[in-house]
Amino acid sequence: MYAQMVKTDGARIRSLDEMDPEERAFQERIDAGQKIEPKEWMPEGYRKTLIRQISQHAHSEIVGQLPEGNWITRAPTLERKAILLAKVQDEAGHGLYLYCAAETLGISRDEMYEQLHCGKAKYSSIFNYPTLTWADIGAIGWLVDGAAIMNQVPLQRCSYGPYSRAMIRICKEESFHQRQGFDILMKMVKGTPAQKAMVQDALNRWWWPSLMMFGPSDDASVHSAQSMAWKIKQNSNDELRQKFVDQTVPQAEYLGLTVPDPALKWNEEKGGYDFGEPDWEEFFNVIAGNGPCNAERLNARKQAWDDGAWFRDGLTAHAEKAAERRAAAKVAAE
Ligand code: FAQ
Repeated sequence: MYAQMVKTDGARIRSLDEMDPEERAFQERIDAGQKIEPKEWMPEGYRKTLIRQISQHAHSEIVGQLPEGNWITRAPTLERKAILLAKVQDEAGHGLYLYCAAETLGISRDEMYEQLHCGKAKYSSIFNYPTLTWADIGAIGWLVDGAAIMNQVPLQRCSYGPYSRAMIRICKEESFHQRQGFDILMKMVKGTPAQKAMVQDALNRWWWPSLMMFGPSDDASVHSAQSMAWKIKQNSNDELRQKFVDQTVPQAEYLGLTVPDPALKWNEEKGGYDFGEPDWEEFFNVIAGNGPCNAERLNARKQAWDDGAWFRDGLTAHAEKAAERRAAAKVAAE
């Protein structure tokens, strides 16, 4: 009876007794931990929520290639270049699995791209910040992939089958990404004082945006209550943010770095860290399209779409000719 326990600031979550029989049967399947598959009946709101979340997740993976792609030609060694190239290619793959998962809900790839390009669909706030130094690439792997994993591990248990299965492979790859980021930083903090300072500067700039990846605080999260009742989300935004801080602070200490939060303090009673409040004004500004790199990122995606028009046209022309040839062969055989 999970549906009866959740509170929400937005639309009230209805109890099982208030649902019509079809919806009640659906909620009971969710409550029993069953997976929902594409052709099965689902409430319209469930379908729309999944399309919103999965497509935005896919866009994040695709746009997320841009800040790192910027450093492929400037990676310090051939080995680092090959590793970074593989990681960026993995992100493209994640985007593609996720677009496929969203397509099973009845939206086309073209519609999803259109929603991204016109600014209707969001992508993760984190990718609107610039990558200024090589240490930023380490910080993205360590912090951004670290936050992504923290959020995505529970999504492996999401109630929607195709999303949950896509997340299993994605999480395996993200964990390699996180380790490669930490490895870059380990090397740099053992280097010259200038290299260590570069790492501290990267942490200073990426720490707060990484905490914002988990979304607004629970009392400002409009979708959480319903998404948790539907077991799309298993944890609230604040729960996952807390887990991320608890996991990451000891890693920062191991690197010999200072987390840029004067309020950060171990709280013995709760068994976790107390930490400061992210600048929510900055967060809402970035997701409204006004972050440091929003225009640059979106323009890069639109440009890629326009540059690919000749290829899409070629594929369509080939498919039309192949269909004509098949039709002609069929007539000839009759
Ligand atoms: N950025 O009510 P809630 C990665 C929006 S993958 C932008 O709490 P919800 C891999 C939210 O959409 C990173 N917008 O929403 C990688 C909603 O607006 P809407 C992406 C945000 O959905 C690593 C509004 O605020 N991961 O990094 C953000 O219940 C390295 C209200 O928020 C996923 O997408 C944000 N940070 O919870 C790639 C995971 N937070 O849609 C390359 C799947 C919130 O009504 C390099 N998604 N908003 O217009 C989720 O788990 C959830 O959608 C949340 C948000 C937790 C992100």
